[in-house]
Amino acid sequence: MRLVLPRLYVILDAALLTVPEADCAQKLADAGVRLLQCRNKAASSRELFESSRRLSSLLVPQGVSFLVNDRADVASVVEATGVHVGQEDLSATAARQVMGTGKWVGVSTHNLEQFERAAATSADYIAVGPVFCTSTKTSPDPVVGIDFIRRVRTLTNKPVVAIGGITVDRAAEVIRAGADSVAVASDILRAPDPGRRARQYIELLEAANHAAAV
Ligand code: 3NM
Repeated sequence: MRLVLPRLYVILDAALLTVPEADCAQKLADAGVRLLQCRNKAASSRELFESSRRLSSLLVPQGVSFLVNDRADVASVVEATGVHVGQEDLSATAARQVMGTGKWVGVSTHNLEQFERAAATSADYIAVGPVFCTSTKTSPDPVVGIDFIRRVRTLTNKPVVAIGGITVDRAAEVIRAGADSVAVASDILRAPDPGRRARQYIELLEAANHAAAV
């Protein structure tokens, strides 16, 4: 069944946090965020496991979907909602084998070839980026731009998640180009009040129409 993603997808990137991650996650959940991913490129396996376990047991019972970045093994053992894999992680097919059919598998793509490959797998959604310049990711791929969202929208019925450099001023445009959801890290986590900024996104994205899927 086709997944329906919330329009706002917040990436809880440990490198951007200024408060304990569980506090930030709870503030975002209180603000109405219904999809969160934990991303921690610097953590050891043990640290990632501990923090993912805490976040999973905090968020999932509240009805907030919780995804672990990169690591299907960790996502599975902490009973997260799913995993998000990049081009250097397990393939979507291998991640699906680890996660099973009831869990979500999302895939990052950065060009047409990767997108088409992901579209042919059992991935539940496909992320595309960076849509704009980002300083959150080390060595990001080249910017794909909004036109790329329009292009890939015609290639799949799977939900498309736009990521990279998204700000509150640009989010509606990205949805109008055909993305189902915007994944945001710094513009929310670095805002003076992340909960308030998240609410701004939710309100504005509720009103934004997006192009029909194929
Ligand atoms: N992945 P911000 S861009 C984690 O292109 C990530 O796949 C990207 O953070 C990709 O909202 C990115 O601060 C960074 O730009 C997103």
